[in-house]
Amino acid sequence: MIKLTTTTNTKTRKTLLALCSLAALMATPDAAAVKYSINSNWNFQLDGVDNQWQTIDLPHTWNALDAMDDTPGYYRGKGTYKKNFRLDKATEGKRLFLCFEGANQETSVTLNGHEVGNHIGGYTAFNFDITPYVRYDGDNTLVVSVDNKHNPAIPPLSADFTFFGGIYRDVYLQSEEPVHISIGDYGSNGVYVTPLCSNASEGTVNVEVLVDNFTDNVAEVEYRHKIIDPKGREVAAWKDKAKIKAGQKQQSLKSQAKVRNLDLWSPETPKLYQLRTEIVDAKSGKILDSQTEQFGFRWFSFDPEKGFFLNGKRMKLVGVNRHQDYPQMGYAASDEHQIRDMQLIKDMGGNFLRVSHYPQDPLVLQMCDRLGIMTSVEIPIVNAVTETEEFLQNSLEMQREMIKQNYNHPSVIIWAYMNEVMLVPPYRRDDERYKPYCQEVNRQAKAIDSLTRQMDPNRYTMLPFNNDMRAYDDSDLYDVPMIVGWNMYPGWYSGNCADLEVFLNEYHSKHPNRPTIMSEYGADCDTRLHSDAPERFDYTIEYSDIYHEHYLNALKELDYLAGGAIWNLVEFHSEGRGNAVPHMNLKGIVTKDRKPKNVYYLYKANFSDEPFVKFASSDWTNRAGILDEMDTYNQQVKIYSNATAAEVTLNGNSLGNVTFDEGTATITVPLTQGVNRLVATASNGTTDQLDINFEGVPTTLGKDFASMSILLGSNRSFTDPKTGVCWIPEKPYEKGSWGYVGGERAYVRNWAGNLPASDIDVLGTDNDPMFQTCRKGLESFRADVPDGNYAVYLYWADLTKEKYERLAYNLGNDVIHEESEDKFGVSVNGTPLMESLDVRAEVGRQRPLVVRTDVEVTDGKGLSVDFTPIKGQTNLHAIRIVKL
Ligand code: GCB
Ligand code: CA
Repeated sequence: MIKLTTTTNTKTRKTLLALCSLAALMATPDAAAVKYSINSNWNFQLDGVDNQWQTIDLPHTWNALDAMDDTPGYYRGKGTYKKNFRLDKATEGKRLFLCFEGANQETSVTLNGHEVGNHIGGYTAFNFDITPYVRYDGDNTLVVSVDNKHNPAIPPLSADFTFFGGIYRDVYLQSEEPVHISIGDYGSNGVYVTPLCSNASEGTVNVEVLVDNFTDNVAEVEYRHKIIDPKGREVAAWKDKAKIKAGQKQQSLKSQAKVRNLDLWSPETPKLYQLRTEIVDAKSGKILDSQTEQFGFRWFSFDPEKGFFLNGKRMKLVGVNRHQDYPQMGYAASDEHQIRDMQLIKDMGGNFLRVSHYPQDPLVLQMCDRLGIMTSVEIPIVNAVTETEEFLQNSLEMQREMIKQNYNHPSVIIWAYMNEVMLVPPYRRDDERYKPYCQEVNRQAKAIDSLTRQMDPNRYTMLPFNNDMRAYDDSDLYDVPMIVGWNMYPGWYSGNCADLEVFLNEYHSKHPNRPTIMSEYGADCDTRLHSDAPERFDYTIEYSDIYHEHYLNALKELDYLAGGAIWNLVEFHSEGRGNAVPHMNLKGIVTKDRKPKNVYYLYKANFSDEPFVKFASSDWTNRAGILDEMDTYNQQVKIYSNATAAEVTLNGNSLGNVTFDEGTATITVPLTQGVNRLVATASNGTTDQLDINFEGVPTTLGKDFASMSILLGSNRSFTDPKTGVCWIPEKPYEKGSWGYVGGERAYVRNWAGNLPASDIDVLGTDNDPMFQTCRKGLESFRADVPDGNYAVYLYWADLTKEKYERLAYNLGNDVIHEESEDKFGVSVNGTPLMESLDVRAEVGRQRPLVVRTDVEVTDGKGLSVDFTPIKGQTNLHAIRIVKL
């Protein structure tokens, strides 16, 4: 049962929980509006799937699990939410509103059987006036129906992320006096603050407040504004009178004030002012409504040659993109989750966030205001448009909601609206419908751009493009936005990293008058995968390190680049992906659980002033490798720091001093069997320690040989976090040692080129990388082990799919699909194990096949697993030998 009472005070807008005490919220007496969340205890049912009502709390999504399971696709359809509540008599005569921060993606609401309203779009807030439908003599029954089915009229049409359905943000109940500050203008707060300045000595604040009068009489009101500076001092106060006609909605009351000696907002000093607004009954003096908005004074500009300037100072925008999902929760993350992500950006030294690909929880921008992170916010048009007026109108509606709801944030500097809109046009270039499609894209872009400039002349517009210059010539989009964003992946999806500068320089010489941002760049990597010989698309941490080192350098060097935003802060859900971790995009610089990867520290070392030193891959505590004659394994270990130098010790012995170049240093560490304790002591006074448990695999297998776990056809090491087992790369067999005989590494040929590992989802296992590489055509795997009993585990998977979807992120190329039919015999030390193994016939496509056989080795013969081709080629994916 919900009781809406008026004992509290000012409108409790969602507030920075971490930063603001409850006492402060409760302090203002006698204001007439009340707002609080009603997230707890709803009933939910997935339509047509089950007829069970379950009790849930908001935020909620119905896709938390099926977005990660082995069944392709996830539920896209309707779900129904129900809640019963009672209203306190004291609210009678007030206006009551139901406020949704967001629900994906079509929502319709009924109360006590009456239709209350509908909303289209999954990423913006909306509210409904429920006053006419409420009752006081018993329970109110609220029914909210949400649908996340594909709808060609609603962006996004397709994208490289999972569209989690449901009421995944907070829902509030709000009561207001009949005369109040309007919340009816595209879900905004009804107060728009425009601070203007071009130096720190004086600024102008334009204020517009919208007032609703739900009574049958003219309302005579006084509106009062006050500005409180960051130190808590009142620096301006003014008021005026107005008459609001009976029944008038959103009457605009505009006024202006001057403020001197400005405390400017910037990443270093994110100083916030407050505008306090009161609407007062002119006759009785009663406060009808009140509201506080935060704002900041800053001026900024983009220059095509020199990049970005804030408050007259040249500055590089450095930061990330961010998706809003969390593991096991999907979109339905809590306030605390939003806050943590923003803090991660700040701690890294980031000053920029591209809120991609859609507006996010209100806390995101509130935190950016507080922390000093500049932002670009966009609506979710991704990959393509639908050639209908309805699609355009829905897009414009979203743009209006986005701008009005987020207008006051000093952190917002850019409004964006179409991500890679030419990535998957529905027609090919030679199709006669291609040209009209391009024209339609252009028409829609212009409509959204001019709406944006007209609604907010004080910010920039941006279009993020995929790296296909011709496609944007076709659609003639270069001159539509004020800034062009480039989403750059050379060195990942194609070619090599150096192609980045070639591309950007060519673009810049063709379009020298257009400010430019690198709106995305990144490389997938899995913290379980490492390599001493990293390659493009191997998903190793080390390849991602190389990629980011290159891009970071380019970002610094290219003067005309105003900034760059890493794709992505987090590993995020993308249901259709294979990858080392299926259903996830692994380009996050922190894991899905928000643990920083190496490159996070690379950026921190370059951009944060907070002194630190950190060993790379410090989560990789179980390592293995092949021992040399000295019984050591020399590994290059990276260290990140914003100090100039550090001393490194291994088990108490100095390895020498390193100096940091661009925040990184590398040292060769001779790892030996057992615990290797590394300590770095940096010149800035900070230290770091890393204990590596090293398992050395000898080249000559003596009496103390215990086990080896080898990935075939691969340079990668894979540590299974669940068991601690470390898989290491193959090597060729030599007499007296171990390794493969014959064959070659299998490469995967697909739209991104010739790749070292498959990205096909291996079902029924989390250890996909163990199965995603293989050696083809091998004759044997031999290990000259001492006599004794051994368990031999053999690993295979058929890496083909029944059906290949055209993935949204495959940059317009179709999948190259190589079907092979391999059949071969396997024997161990001369004894046939499988006469004719056909992995696909045995376990099906995309499934692991693991076979264990125990062998007694006698007469110093060692161990030999031999393969004889019958059809196609022999192959083996991994092998593990354990002394029993
Ligand atoms: C892009 C898209 C983004 C994808 C990313 C990727 O260009 O804008 O939505 O997730 O590439 O990882 O492929
Ligand atoms: Ca699924």
